[in-house]
Amino acid sequence: MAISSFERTVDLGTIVEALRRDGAVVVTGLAEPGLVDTIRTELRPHLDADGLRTKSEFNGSRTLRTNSVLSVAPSAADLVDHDLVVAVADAILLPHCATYQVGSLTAIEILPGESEQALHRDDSLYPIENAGMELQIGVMWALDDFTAENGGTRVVPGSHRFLRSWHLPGVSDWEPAVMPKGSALFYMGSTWHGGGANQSDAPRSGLINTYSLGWLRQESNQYLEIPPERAARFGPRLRALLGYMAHGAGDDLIGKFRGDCPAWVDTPPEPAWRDERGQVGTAADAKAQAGI
Ligand SMILES: O=C(O)CCC(=O)C(=O)O
Repeated sequence: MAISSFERTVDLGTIVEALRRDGAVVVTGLAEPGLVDTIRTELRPHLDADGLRTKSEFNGSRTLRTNSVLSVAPSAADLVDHDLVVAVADAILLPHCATYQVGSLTAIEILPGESEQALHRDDSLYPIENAGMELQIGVMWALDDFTAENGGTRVVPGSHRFLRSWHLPGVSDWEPAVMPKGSALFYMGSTWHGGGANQSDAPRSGLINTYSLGWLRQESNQYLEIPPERAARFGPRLRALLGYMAHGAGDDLIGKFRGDCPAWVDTPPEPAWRDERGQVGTAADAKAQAGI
């Protein structure tokens, strides 16, 4: 079964339905080419300088990676805080939490000659066999055209319904996410997937960000990756997504903070966090105000 692909003009319900049904869906044309090029330019020196530091059997030996993406590539804020992405994450995660957060943010450039990454589920981080809900979703942004030859992300459609350790995917049951630059592949945290082998003669660049339920610990510590002074430059929705806001309200607050922090977002009355979408301004507005 090929991964469903829609243009950005499609309605939200169609995207969410395909994601719930197949565990993955592609939406094309979500990021303007100029924005993608700016992000690539911002990432370049960091990928070149440190990209192989994360080299491992799982991450690959010819794959460049960088974390702390919003520190080194502030323009990526417009992807993490993208209205459609947030709306999809709202639909999947908000039935199970008051607010959700960025779990991790990683730029990944697969170089020619890299072999395929092992298929895995991102939510295996959490020691829960049958959660009965999605713990997180992932979004892979194509910073290059993704093809079957250059390592387009391999996805096992329908595998989010597999019974955890009982049902492992067949080694050839995957489909490559083939999508033009500026598209996004949405996938459930429970969907089996992995990077593809790059058999082309050019690198394949992508940016993965995950969003996890607000009562879970983040996969990558965003407070250290994006410290308060830096986070303060972004708009309130993105700061909340980075974790600078408590989860819940009243006596049920998790992660509360009563000190002085330039990035902190006061917990709004429920469900103001969602209602205020569109009124709080975009990451682009915040960056313009901060002059970055
Ligand atoms: O690079 C890709 O296409 C996927 C990478 C991935 O899933 C991971 O590193 O966890």
